[in-house]
Amino acid sequence: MNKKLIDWPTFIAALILLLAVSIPLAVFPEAGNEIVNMANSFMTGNFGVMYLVFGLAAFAFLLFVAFSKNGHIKLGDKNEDKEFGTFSWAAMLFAAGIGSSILYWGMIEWAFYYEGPPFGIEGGSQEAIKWAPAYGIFHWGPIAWAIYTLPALPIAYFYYVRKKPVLKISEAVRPVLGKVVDTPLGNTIDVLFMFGLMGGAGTTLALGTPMIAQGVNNITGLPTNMATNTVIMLLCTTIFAISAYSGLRRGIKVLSDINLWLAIFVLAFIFVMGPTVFISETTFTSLGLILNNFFEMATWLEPLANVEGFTETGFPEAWTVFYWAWWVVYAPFVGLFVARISRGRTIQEMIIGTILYGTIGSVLFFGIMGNYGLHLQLSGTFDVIGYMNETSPEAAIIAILDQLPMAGIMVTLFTVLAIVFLATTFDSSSYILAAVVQRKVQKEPLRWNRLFWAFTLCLMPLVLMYVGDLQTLQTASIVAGFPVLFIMGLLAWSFIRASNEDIRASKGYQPPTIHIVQREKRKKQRDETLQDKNQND
Ligand code: NM2
Repeated sequence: MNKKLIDWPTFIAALILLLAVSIPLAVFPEAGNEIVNMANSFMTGNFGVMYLVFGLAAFAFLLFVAFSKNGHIKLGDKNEDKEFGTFSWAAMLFAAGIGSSILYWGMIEWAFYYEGPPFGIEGGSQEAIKWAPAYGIFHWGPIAWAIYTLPALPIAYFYYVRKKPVLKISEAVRPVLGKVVDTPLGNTIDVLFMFGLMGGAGTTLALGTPMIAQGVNNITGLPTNMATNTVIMLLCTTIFAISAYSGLRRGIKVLSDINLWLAIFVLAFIFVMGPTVFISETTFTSLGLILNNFFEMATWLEPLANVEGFTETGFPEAWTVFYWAWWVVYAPFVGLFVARISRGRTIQEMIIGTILYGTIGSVLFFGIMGNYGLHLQLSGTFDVIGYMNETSPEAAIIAILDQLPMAGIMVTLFTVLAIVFLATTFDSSSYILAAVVQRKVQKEPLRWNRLFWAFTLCLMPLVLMYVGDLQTLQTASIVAGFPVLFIMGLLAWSFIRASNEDIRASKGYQPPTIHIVQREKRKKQRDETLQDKNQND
């Protein structure tokens, strides 16, 4: 084991930060829960607007870049072909960026909006029913995918154009921060990114595990409690640890292939065996609703909440702000993967591809799974909402699936899909966490290092599940996402700066840094000639 390879300050600082948050929560769960909820209201109440501004700004920025001269830059050499065909590119993109949460929210998000709609609409009303299937698609739509794509810009640019592979986020902001990256500020950036990813992954695991437990309960009758959750979580971790151990290519490739085909099968089955026409019509109508109200949805913050006679719903904080934060914490990590699979594409193709195919994927999951449940509710076949309020969202998800033909098989497939989905996301997260704490990555991060982070990832969700409710799980992403917002700004700036410099240089204009280098060179030559002259004299 080469100890020098590890960047210990980053490694230890990230670990300490994680323990400093998790241990007190586990030791004082009640006080912990209160503090977490206070942190949630504080952040969303005061800074909610920043998350929403950021989301819209990221979307506008990416569209601007895609259609600017920087968009034509090719990632790779001029004649290089695309490394992956569009279908496998889109599938890998989806597998890296999306985890088991799409199964959870795709199935049940509509029910939350049905009961607690936006814009002050009355719960359960016709208006609420109209918005219920649309809002989930919006939260997993173009703005969300734009957030994911932003970090891929500088990273892919350094990989394929400047030919400097970047595995650390701190390295990706070097064009802006320069030598400052080599000071502790560089380590801080990496630690905050790691903490963000651990928070986001915490939310994912803490949501996904009880859902898998519920599926297992349906199949085997095993009880759903904290012990089952813990066993399931450790089992999933072991699966992704094995896959992490077997190396990126084999592990992730096999898992994401299974993932893709299983997902396509489950979606196709629900679409064909379920209410096909209702699903198609409602999904299509939702798209229109979103397009028509895009900016309103992207900016709605309920500012009149404190005015008398106005009932505050808390919808923007609980949903849009939370979601943007959740996408933000995953973004630098997904950016690394998007960058790695995009060789041979132009920046424009990468941007439009991620936003378009990502959104199409989300539309398929939410449209098919969500509207199947909505149809059960509206047709009176099964009172999903009543059942959810009596039990839990995860129990309602499995109960919805239980209404399908061949329910036993479908619940089993869904549960397996959730496990594999979880495994693919976590296997890549542990890969990246390990890579960030290494000074150099030769081919792959060290194995013990990857395993260490695979298991460390479990800590936060275990504590979160133990301590609290949905709001607690959301807080992990919201709080950990705040510093990452600023890092995202640096990443965008870094891309623009580096690519503009190169474009100008290619046109004969020399960027200031080149002037400085040349000035130094001339000075050195002058000094040398002077020295020679002195010696000759
Ligand atoms: N996002 C896409 O659990 C997951 O699906 C991972 C979650 C950020 C909402 C990503």
